[in-house]
Amino acid sequence: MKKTWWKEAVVYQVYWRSFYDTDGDGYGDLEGVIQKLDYIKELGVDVIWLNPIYGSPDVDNGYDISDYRSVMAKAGTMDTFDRLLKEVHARGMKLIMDLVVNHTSDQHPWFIESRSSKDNPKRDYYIWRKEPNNWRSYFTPSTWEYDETTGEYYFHSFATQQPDLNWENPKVREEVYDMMRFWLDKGIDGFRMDVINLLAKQAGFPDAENPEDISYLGNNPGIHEYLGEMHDKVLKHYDVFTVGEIPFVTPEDGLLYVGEDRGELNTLFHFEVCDYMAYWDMAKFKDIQKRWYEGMWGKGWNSQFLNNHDHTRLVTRFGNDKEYRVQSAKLFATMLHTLPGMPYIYQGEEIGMTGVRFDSIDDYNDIAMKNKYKEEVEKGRDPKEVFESLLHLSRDNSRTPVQWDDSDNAGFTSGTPWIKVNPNYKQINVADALADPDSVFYYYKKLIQLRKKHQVMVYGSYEPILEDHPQIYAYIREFEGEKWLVVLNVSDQSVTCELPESVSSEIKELIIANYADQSNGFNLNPYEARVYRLK
Ligand code: TEU
Repeated sequence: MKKTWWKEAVVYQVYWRSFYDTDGDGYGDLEGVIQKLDYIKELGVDVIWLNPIYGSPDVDNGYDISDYRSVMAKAGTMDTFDRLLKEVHARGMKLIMDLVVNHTSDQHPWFIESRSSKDNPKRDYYIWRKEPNNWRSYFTPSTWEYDETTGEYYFHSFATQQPDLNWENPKVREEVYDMMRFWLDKGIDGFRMDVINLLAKQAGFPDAENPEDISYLGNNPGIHEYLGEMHDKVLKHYDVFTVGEIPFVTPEDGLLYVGEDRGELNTLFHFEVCDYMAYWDMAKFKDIQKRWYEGMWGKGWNSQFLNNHDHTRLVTRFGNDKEYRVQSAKLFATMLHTLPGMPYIYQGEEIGMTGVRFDSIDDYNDIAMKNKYKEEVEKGRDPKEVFESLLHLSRDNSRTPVQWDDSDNAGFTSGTPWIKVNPNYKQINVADALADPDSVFYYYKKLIQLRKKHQVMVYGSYEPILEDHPQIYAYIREFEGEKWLVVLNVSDQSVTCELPESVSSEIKELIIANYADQSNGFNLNPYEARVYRLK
């Protein structure tokens, strides 16, 4: 197994607009990230992933870029960014940026030119057709939007304000590579690549048998040539780390993107859990972990995450955000930091922040949710029922401001927050977490310290045991003579864990646990997590 710095790293995701506001406009900003770097450093993480900061009309919270080489005013200035990068490096951490090159904003000068006339030199920077096909997009019933000016349709995988770039056009690819060099030459340490497997489109855009299964958007012929070219022309010339956001893949497909012999990307996020497991499903989760370990181990590197800016906070979605919030937050932290792959911590996860339940669709910001609500209500469905159906997976669940303390707006802003603060901030906030030695925060910190000290957590083999148990998730990690056992009761019920004698006889010491008392043997409490050293 080839050792690298990024395989041993833990990543902290900063959704800056909800992180910390220093100018009172109700949005977080880069100055706010700078002022909280010591807090992030205290956790012990190695890499910060910064969501898009570029010039944008902000229709999709920065994922609709109109100027790749600028910083949007809400976030700050390029000088602020330069200072942020310097301060991150001064603390021995690295910074990766969000690369969003499947599409731009419809306000990007390229698109304004492209849509102006059929013979504009930039017409082929985007994808135009006389007639639409039957595909639906992530955010709209069709991937095609009619444009009056030239009487044709343009292609968009997301919102109508996010036209897809035409990656078949070498001029587009060279523009992207130049832009990547602009940021890499500033000294950033890599990229998180937004839906990077969507760059290539199905030739001829044939109608889909089932338009609702939008996997036709990804993994099309040509994608590996594009990423191989990106690697050859840009990435391999810098000491950087790349992680692809890659939906619709199996481990075998995933390996084509991140295989160590492929010359494309370093790691990926797959979405078998977050896109297809609305609630905790133990059997499904165990199957996913087993298949991805067997499919990738020794050949490519995976990631471990259970929430991000697109996916509901893990204690609400998969754990218990009521009476077992702290225990389940610590249990999932244990899982994410002891499974094979790179752990990603989404801001606020380290203090057990929860999802939200606002009262009205007007309290929500997410274009995906608002488009879906409109689409369904226009079909004649009961608005209340539609609203209720969208709450659990609304992306805004994880976009509410970080809860710093119990002052107004959770100490996030002196202004009016762009999205309401979760009302539970008086009970769940950073200040209380830092004052409580038994908090979720310090449990994360200890897990990260253990990971630095014990490479079995990084490079260890993975052998699941009790595979059919509906409540207990247990597995063994082994590396260079060190052997650890992880036992997790992923349920709100107590359960007796009957370990095989061959395992229980090897137990040497308890490494970390989320309950203080193990005197009841292996009668595990609700959401109890334990990690033992076997040898
Ligand atoms: O997300 C792609 C996307 O649509 C995800 O929300 C999806 O549900 C899953 O998590 C991946 O299949 C990226 C960004 O993370 C998201 O915030 C943007 O809205 C989107 O691309 C468009 O840029």
